[in-house]
Amino acid sequence: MHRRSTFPRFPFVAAALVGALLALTACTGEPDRNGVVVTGIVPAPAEFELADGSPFTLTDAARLVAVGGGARAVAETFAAPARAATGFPLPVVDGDAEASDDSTARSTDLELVVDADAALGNEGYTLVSGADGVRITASAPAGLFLGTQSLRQLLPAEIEHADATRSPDGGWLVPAVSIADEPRFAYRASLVDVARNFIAVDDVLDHLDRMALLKLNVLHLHLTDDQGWRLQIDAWPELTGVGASTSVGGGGGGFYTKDDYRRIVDYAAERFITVVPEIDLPGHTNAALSAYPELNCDGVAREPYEGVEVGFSSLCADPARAEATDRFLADVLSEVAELTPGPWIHVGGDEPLATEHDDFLDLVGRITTAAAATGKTVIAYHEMGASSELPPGTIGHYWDLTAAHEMAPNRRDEPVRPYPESAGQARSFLEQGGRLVLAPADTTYLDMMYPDRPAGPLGTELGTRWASTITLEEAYAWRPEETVEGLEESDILGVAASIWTETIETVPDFEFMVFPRIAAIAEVGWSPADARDEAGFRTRLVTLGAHLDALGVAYRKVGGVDWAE
Ligand code: TNX
Repeated sequence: MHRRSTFPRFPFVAAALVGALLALTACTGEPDRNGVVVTGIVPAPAEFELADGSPFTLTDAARLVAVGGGARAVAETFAAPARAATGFPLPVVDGDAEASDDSTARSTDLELVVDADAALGNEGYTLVSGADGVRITASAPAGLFLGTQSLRQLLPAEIEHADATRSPDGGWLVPAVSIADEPRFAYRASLVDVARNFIAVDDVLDHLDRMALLKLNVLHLHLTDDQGWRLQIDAWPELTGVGASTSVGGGGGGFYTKDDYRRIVDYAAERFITVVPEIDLPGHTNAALSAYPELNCDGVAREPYEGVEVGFSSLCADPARAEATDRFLADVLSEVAELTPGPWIHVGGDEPLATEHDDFLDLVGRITTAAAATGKTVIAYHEMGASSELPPGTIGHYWDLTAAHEMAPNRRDEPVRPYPESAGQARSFLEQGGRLVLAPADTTYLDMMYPDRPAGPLGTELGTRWASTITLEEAYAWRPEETVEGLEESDILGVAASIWTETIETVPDFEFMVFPRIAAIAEVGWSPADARDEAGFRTRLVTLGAHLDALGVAYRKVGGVDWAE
């Protein structure tokens, strides 16, 4: 799976970074571009070297020379915001490496090459920049796109402004570098709960853009919960008619029409991000149970719910309700699958506290059968591992605490440990031919408070601490392979950073909790384990922070990082 051996690993990454930074200083006299030192890229590339040569300068003569299948679309995706930021025309031209005419890249150009023979994997790429131009090479369009996201971080942060009046004083310099990169894990998700509080389409698109910057490639949308149903389902219109009117705290609701959802999927696809839709079943279903009486065992619709409790709702396992429940499952999951080009459908399964164990096993069978019938690969929270009859290859999503979780003085007062059965439930997916997405709550739940300053930018009390408080350093120090005892690297499909929105109502609050900790999880998911280095990460965050500033992201300027003013 991982062909990291094709890249001779650079042994002393940290030392090289420091040395190369000095080299950059020496060769450009520009160690400090508009207040921002060039410090590298987040997540750290597998190999990153600042070269000896002069930097590349992007000018109005630059063209994007696209070579190979799919390169042109990637070039256009990169060019559109870059044109707005620079005011340069940045035409995309079809390149031909063999020719010696206008289709050959010049030293003022960016050359974007898809070469199936490059053996770089789906998401790997190389990037070489200097006075001779910039060349990004990948085996597939996804890797080429990810290479452009590295280039984005190598450019001055003004590249993020959609307004060319803010050009950097020193010019559009790209340091001379040589990068060979590929991800550690194939699945690197941002989980966003749009059910507890709704998040408008445009805000989701903004988030996708920032995910791309961090090389996250899965947007997991938690679309349904007790407090709201957020996706139009034609066969069951009251799911949104009734079920979308609520949210935590009573601030109103909202939902995505099918066209809204398609916009999200399309915008994500342009950035090589896969949308994983989650319909949380059989618990976390009060919104559905309030919309349709026939889904309740007693045939009485539930009251809408706007609180923050979990574990009180359940689909009905009673055979007397089987017709309605199974029709609901088949209709909902097939409509969701039809809207979703990606390979996965997530059926929840967490905290089934209001479902008798036998009923849970029965419902898990019916839910996962209906989900697998859509042709998608099923993903479920680890509790569904209680069943030994999952569709082969079902992916387990582990959210309980890390095995090594220990109480720290700043954590909540009562002892918190993983539930004893959680690890076995996670391993059950492996035994049934699946793999795991790891999202332990004490490390990757971005709705957990920062320990030192819980109040958000609006002065609100933000987040919870049921699993832990989480510092940037704690998020960064996470070792996925130690989340559950006995995991092999190959058992891990990937990682997710989750933002549950019980306490989060506004975009600034969302951004304050998500950034910069999501960057730590992105690096855990992307960078080789032995290239990780906390001090280097903090230094590279300075550059990332400048880009986030230019994007207007209200991230938390946590201590220990020398954030640019
Ligand atoms: C647990 S973990 C939940 C969510 C909450 C979250 C709050 C999991 C799959 N379920 O329902 O929103 O904690 O941190």
